[in-house]
Amino acid sequence: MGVVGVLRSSAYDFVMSLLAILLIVAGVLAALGVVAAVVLAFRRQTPAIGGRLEPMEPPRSKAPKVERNDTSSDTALVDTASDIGEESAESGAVGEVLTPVAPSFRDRLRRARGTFSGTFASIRGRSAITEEVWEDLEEALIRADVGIGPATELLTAVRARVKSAGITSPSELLEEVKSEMITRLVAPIDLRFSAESPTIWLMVGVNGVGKTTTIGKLGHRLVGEGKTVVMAAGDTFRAAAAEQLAMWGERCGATVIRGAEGGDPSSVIFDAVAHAGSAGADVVLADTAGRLHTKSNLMEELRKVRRVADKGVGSVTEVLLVLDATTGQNGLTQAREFAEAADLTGVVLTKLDGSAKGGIVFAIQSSLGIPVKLVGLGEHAEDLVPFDAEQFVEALFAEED
Ligand SMILES: Nc1nc2c(ncn2[C@@H]2O[C@H](COP(=O)(O)OP(=O)(O)O)[C@@H](O)[C@H]2O)c(=O)[nH]1
Ligand SMILES: [Mg+2]
Repeated sequence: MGVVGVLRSSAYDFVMSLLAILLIVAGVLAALGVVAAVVLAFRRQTPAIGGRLEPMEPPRSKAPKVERNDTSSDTALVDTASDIGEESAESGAVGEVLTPVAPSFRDRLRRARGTFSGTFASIRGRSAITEEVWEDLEEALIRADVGIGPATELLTAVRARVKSAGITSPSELLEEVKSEMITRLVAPIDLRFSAESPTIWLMVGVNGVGKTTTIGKLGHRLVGEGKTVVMAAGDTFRAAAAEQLAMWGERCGATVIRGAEGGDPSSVIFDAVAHAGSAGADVVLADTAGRLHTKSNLMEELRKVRRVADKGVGSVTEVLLVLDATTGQNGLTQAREFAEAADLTGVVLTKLDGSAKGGIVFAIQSSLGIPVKLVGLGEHAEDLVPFDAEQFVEALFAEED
């Protein structure tokens, strides 16, 4: 190898070392990039419990945090939102526009769906519609709070249909069950307004079912539609009840008329109606007590409230019985008592997002003939939605995800 050869080989070495250095630098830069990407991704993920980042949920920070003045059984409900896998508003995503979206039955009815899903799946897997299939169906309906009477009626209708249509496959049978359920649940759910303002809507029901919360949610909805709302703190049993209503009123921009603790509920409602009349308000949402200070009968009191509410300007167009869906068949007993005392125009079924099994909807509609007009699917302002029979049944039949 001559001088040229030596020079060539050192030039070659030089180029090779340069390449090696460049490779090392590129490697380090790439590693840094990966680390940065991981850190960024981690920072985006952390605040969203559950890891989903879709901006579909309404901004929770705006939802009223209602003062919890029921020290009784509802403490357990505080965590319901996180139980059902909801996300908080602080999802950490920047620049997204969060438009309030009504929660869907499919998302919120997870537990209700759970009571049916196993049975439905096992029926789908059978090869024929045997007596056992019918028994399993009946058992599932009863287990889901539908009640023996309504379950039998429903299945009798389905049996007739299966026979006349010559249905032989279990999955077609389930389609029939589904459409029969929808048919039975479809009812007029409109909330009516009176010809002369103000429109008065009364909420009745036992303690803790969600009357005050429902008024808050309704107020939020009505104000959002451009209506002026007056809330009547007719639950004078505890001062805290009026506080709770005042908070909802303040947040949605409704006037709250309250009386003295232990005062006469009828007179508070009367004052609220008079105020609404003179202020030209559109709707009065009246809260009532689920129990009383005096021994006087709650039902008597409600009759009086109704009479007094109708006395002044405007008129009562809705008397809504608020029922807690998690109380199952017990809710029916309450419903019967209230139906006797007040001319109920509809039911608001709350806490359908909780441990409710859902079947109670059928029981109410078929035993009482009173339509479920609204359902509560959570504790927040936007969690009150019109009852949609089709969506409800679809949610019960949806396969687990
Ligand atoms: N998860 C859930 N909780 C609800 C719903 N409606 C009301 N609640 C809760 O039930 C509890 C009792 O509600 P409240 O309105 O005070 O009942 P009231 O005594 O009938 O006025 C409160 O903690 C509410 O936040 C609902 O649809 N879903
Ligand atoms: Mg209340």
